Amino acid sequence: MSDANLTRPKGAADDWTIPQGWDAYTPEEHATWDILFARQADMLPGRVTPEFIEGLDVLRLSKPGIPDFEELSERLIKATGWQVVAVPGLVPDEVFFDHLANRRFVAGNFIRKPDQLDYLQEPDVFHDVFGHVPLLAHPVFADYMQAYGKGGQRAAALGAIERLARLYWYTVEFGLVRSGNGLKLYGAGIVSSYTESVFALDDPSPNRIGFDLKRLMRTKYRIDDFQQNYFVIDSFEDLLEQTLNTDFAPLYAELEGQPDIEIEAILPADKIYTRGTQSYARAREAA
Ligand code: HBI
Ligand code: FE
Repeated sequence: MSDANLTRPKGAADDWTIPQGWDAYTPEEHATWDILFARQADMLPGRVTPEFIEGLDVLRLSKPGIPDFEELSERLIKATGWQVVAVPGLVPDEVFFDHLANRRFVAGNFIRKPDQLDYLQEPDVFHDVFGHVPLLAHPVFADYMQAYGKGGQRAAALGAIERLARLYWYTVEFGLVRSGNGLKLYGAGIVSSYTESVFALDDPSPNRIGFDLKRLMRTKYRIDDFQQNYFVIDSFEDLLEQTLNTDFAPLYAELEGQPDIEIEAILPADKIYTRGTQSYARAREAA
């Protein structure tokens, strides 16, 4: 994501945080949260990784209305030492990484309009809090997110943010995890979306392939529609182990000369869970 044209709004602190302004939410805004929450809470059991449901419980996210970040942070601090802070929208990469490296998750304080229930481009409070925060109550995932923030700071110094951003995209936002009974959802971009929660697991269109760090970092991604490819991790422990204990500098150097991999490509070395038909993506292109 490029942040060349982000300017810090008046009223935002140096670290881009703002007061959440919980008292200013209207009944309609709280109702929007409740509608989104109810749809996902009905659909996700059995589809999402159990750690996500545990996070919802530990953080009491089923309480009606948009969560108050202070109250949420109190519970989250007890679980893993993370907090949630409010921002007006996208923040520059360095600001984002600095917050994560210090166990602060930045969440948009605004909520989508009732006519945008299924899609909006900017991360709002439902995506950020419902999508991202439950797994921050899980100790291993919590460590992975902090490691990503620290890795971001190193990547920035090496001019490799684009590559590292792919890791975030294909794990934190759109990751799947293997389990004893099939694949499960964990990426925030999926679990906060009613339609993609079904598509990502059940649709024959996308590829689903095993997580491979180098391969992933060469793979392009799309931000405008359902993914054409999902990477499947074995476990959060394995994800953390593979990334935390890896020096990315030689990796970036090695990848420098290698071409990008097209989004829908399948390579001979890939561990294939699903060889997608890509029918959805083709139909969208033709439309
Ligand atoms: N800002 N608020 C917000 N939320 C994000 O997810 C976010 C961001 N700024 C940069 C960013 N993500 C990514 O581009 C980095 O992971 C590279
Ligand atoms: Fe997100």
